[in-house]
This record gives sequence, C-alpha cells and structure tokens, in this order.
Amino acid sequence: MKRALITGINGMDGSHLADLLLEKGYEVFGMERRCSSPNRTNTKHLEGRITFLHGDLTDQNSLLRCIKESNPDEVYNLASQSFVGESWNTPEQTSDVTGLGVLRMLEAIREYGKPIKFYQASSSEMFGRMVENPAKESTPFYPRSPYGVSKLYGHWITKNYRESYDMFATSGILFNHESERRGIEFVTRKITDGVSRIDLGLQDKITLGNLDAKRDWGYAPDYCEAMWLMLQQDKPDDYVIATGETHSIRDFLDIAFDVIGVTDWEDYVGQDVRYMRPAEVDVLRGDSTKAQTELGWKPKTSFEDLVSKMVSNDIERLENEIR
Ligand code: NAP
Ligand code: G4F
Repeated sequence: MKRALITGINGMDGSHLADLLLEKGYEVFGMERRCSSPNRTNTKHLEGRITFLHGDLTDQNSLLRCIKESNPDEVYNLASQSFVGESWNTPEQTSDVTGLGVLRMLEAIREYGKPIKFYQASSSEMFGRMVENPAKESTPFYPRSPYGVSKLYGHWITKNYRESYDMFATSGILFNHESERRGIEFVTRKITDGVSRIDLGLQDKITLGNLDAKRDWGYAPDYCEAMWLMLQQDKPDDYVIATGETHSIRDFLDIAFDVIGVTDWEDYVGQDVRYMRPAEVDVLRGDSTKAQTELGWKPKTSFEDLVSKMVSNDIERLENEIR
C-alpha cells in the first residue's frame, strides 16, 4: 500500500486529493496547523479514514517530524497562504509560507534520505501579466502580486532541487480551479454563496471588485487527478493544467444567476474599491497540451456545469442550515 503525505489537508484541494488517494487504496496522512478551534469543514468526512498530523510550513522541525511519522512514498505540498488579495496585506508571511515553506519541505525530504516523490502546487499566478496567451510550460513568468512572486520562488526551488540533488520533484502549474469546497472569500464561491442567499431571501446584494478580470476556471477534483498522474511518471517535470477557455467574472455571474432564474443581475451586484487589487491579473488562459499528451489528462467538467454545481450545493447547504 502506497503512503502519501498531503499538506494543506483542510483546504479545497487537500480534501479532494485525499478522497482520490483513498479511492486508489493509499494510506493518507494529512498535515494541518494546530488551531484553537479546528476547521475541518472540508475534511470531517475523512476523520477516522486518514491520519491528521500537526505541522507548519514555517517550522522546519515540524515538517521533518511529519515526514518521519508518515514515512511517505509521495508528498503533495498543497499548503500555502493562497489568497492573492491577502498577500498585499501580509507579504512577509505569504513569502515565508508560500515561498520558503517549499524549501523547508524539500530540505525535510532530503534530510529523511528516502526517495520520496514530491509535488509542488505551482500556480498560473506566476504568469500574471501574460506574455503569451495561452500560457504553456515555456512561457516566461511575470507575477503581479506578493503571492505570485512567492509561488515563483517555490517553483524554481523545486526545479533547483530536482537538478541539484536528482530528487523526484515535480511542479504542477495549475490554473484556477474551484469546487463546492472553495474558500468563501474567493470570487467564485463568494458569488455562488451570494446568489444562493439572494435566492433564499437571506441577502440583497453581492459586493465585488473588478468584474472584467478573466480566468481559466476548471473543477478541482479533475485537477487533483492531474496531480496524482504527475507523480506516477518515471521522471519529474513541470506541467500546465488548464481548460484552455477563459471567462470573465460577468460570465460567471450570468450562469450563477441563471440557475436561480435571474437573467438581469445588475441590481443584485455592487462594486467596491475594497475588492480591487493594487495590481491586477487581467486575463489567464492555459495550454495543457503537454499534460494531455504525456499524462493522458484532460478536464472533464465544463464551465457551465462547474458554476451550476456550486450554486446548487450552496442552496442545499443553506436550506439545511435554516431548516
Ligand atoms: P486553500 O483551500 O487555501 O488551502 C490551503 C491550505 O494551506 C489551508 O488548509 C491552510 O490551512 C494551509 N496552510 C496555510 N498556511 C499554512 C502553514 N503555515 N502551514 C501549514 N499549512 C498552512 O488552497 P487550495 O485552493 O486548496 O489550493 C491548494 C494549493 O494550490 C495552494 O498552495 C494554492 O496556492 C495552490 N493553487 C491553487 C489554485 C486554485 O485555483 N485553487 C491554483 C493554483 C495553485 P488553514 O486551514 O489552517 O488556513
Ligand atoms: O477568486 P480570486 O481571489 O482568485 P485568484 O486571484 O485568481 O487566485 C486563485 O487562483 C490562483 C491561480 O491562478 C491561485 F494560485 C490562487 O491560490 C487562488 O486560488 O480572484 C479572481 C479574480 C481576480 O481578478 C479578482 O480581482 O476575481 C476578481 N474579483 C472581483 N471581485 C474578486 C472580487 N476576487 C475576490 N476574491 N473577491 C471579490 O470580491
């Protein structure tokens, strides 16, 4: 039985990846930060099925201890300060966790000494102001936020450890992916939660920032399959994972409101400078030809299905809460 350690277990991707690896017969260890009041919303269903370990990407010894306690064949480093907007408020902490945290995990693996396959959660935010559209593995990077710059460090240190120490260290450059488990402050979930509240008469308006930004949005469980496939290869490499389509926030609003039968949503949506960013990534679109050819991966869930699933799930959740 293969053993996997997942950092960021309580996050969206961590919980979906754990579901996938359990299905595949893995023994799964999930690293979480100690918290006075643990948030296991995404992982309640995993209690008793995986082993939770306490660790922090800012604490080197805790990472080595997690590696020793899990003795993994594969490590998926999904933990990070992942909210781009917040990275301007806490740039040092973001760099420490999202950038240097990767180095600490690589060092812990190196010190442990056993050949472990390592996955780094790199991001399309590294392309930022896209030099080439769609972006592929060879496209030059141009990050636009402290988060994007930190991810770039994580990406390059992963590549450097691969080349320096012959480690199996792979980076997945994943474009935006969402699911019913997405954190509430990200724009997709903020919209689907808001639309559901409007439908149920719990809220009047959704207040957003830039409605013209465009993203290449896929479905998180599809993307977790790509992470796993990357670590089943003979050699480590970098892969872009994307749908190849791009849609604006307005497009997302069109479909989300359509689910509740609203075609003209302008009266329900406000804008506030609080949600505008000091530097914006206007458009993201990826070319995942390499992953499709070498990994046999392709996205399964359409944009329309993704948005509908998220709205339906939020309506059901809220109905249960108010019942
Ligand atoms: P997420 O839901 O925000 O999950 C991130 C997890 O990291 C959280 O569970 C968080 O724990 C944990 N974490 C934060 N700081 C930590 C620390 N110092 N030590 C240990 N754990 C810490 O993010 P996600 O959307 O699942 O994304 C997973 C990874 O992929 C992230 O690295 C993200 O940057 C990257 N990524 C995401 C996307 C996307 O569109 N979703 C695209 C490309 C790359 P708490 O619960 O304690 O806060
Ligand atoms: O949902 P977002 O906060 O996601 P963003 O910034 O694209 O980052 C996500 O995807 C990255 C991959 O490209 C990941 F690496 C990262 O960890 C994260 O998962 O914002 C999307 C867009 C932005 O252009 C933002 O300006 O939506 C725009 N937006 C407009 N109004 C808003 C809002 N974003 C948020 N969060 N909240 C708003 O009210």
